[in-house]
Amino acid sequence: MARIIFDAMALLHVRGFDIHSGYLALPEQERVVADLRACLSRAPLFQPVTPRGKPMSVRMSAAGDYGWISDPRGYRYEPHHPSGVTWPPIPERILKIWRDLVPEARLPECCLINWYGEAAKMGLHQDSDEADMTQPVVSVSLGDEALFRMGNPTRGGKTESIWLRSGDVVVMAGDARRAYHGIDRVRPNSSTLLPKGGRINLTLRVVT
Ligand code: MD6
Ligand code: FE
Repeated sequence: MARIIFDAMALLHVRGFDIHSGYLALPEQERVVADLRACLSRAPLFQPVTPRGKPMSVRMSAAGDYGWISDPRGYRYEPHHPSGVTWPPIPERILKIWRDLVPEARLPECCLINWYGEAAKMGLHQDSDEADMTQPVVSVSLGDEALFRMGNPTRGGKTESIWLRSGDVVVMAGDARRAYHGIDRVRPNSSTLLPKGGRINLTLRVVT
């Protein structure tokens, strides 16, 4: 029996995280991906290395005034891609998501672009390299589904997980801004948005 699933928009609150499920409809997701292709032609995805010298499983790039870099010298925001070019501007369509969801916040200075292949994951971490931690982080999921784990402002304790799907947007503000979170795994081939598969996560941040 054929089944058509209509994805309704829903707002979920989990441990202080605001999860806007189904926020971007498919045609808008496709337009965002086209915008990202233009960004990545100027600032291609690269594989960062942790400060301890281990290659990360995600590939990264960025748009905006700053991109986030990890290499043997440490973690930091940088105004240039490793190739030396400046990062492309954050596409207007992506800025709109920020303006609509967190209108009171300063404008984002970085749109981190992370590409997760089928074996990629991101361990539990805090996003804490930004100077003004009163500003939110907005995260956009595109492509394959990913298991997102949410914890506490300090390491350890109970966590809760949710599958993020293409078009979902998570706002990390207030207590959730400092909460540990991570991606345990992606579900390969769970979306047809990206022709070569995988998952793109965008995180919009105020850096300075
Ligand atoms: C996610 N991403 O992929 C959540 N944090 O849904 C993150 O928490 C994240 O992708 C810092 C840097 C890159 C990220
Ligand atoms: Fe994060």
